[in-house]
Amino acid sequence: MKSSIGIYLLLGSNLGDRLQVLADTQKEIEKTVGAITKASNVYETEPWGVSNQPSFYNQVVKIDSELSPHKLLNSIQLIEYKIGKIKLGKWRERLIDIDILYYDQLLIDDEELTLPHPEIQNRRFTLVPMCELNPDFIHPVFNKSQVELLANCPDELKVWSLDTTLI
Ligand code: PH2
Ligand code: MG
Ligand code: MG
Repeated sequence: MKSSIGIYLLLGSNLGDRLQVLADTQKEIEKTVGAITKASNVYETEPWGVSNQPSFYNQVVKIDSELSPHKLLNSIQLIEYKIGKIKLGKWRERLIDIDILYYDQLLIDDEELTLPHPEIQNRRFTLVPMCELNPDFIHPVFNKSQVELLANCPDELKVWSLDTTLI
């Protein structure tokens, strides 16, 4: 069960200098949220949801933070605005998107926040980096590991590693 404790964030960028954006985002997370204790490789991923947009760079980071889930959400939204979130619409291109995937085994569902993130099981661009960081982490709703979720994931969009964690 110990391996199913931890706060995991998904970073995603598909505009501008995507590697630089991810590096800047990591720095801001360390400054205002907490230490990054693990970072997956950066993956280039085909756009999910709306296909006529540039490919994303995605990465999962594990963080150490004393912030409550809602305070954490608030802090990552400030980082999104600082880095420059241009929101064109649901599932469309953005400079940086930071999503909370898991906060230990917590379940939350209110107007601001749903935990775990409701789409994890449907997205290879999330499951592949999660499997790299912690394949045994148990999803508290489905009671399945990340590897089991990936094996059952209907998504066929490509995800390939750039072999850099940036830190
Ligand atoms: N984020 C979205 C919509 N589609 N596709 C990929 N590959 N990666 C993302 O991070 C992503 C997406 C909305 O948040
Ligand atoms: Mg997102
Ligand atoms: Mg988001």
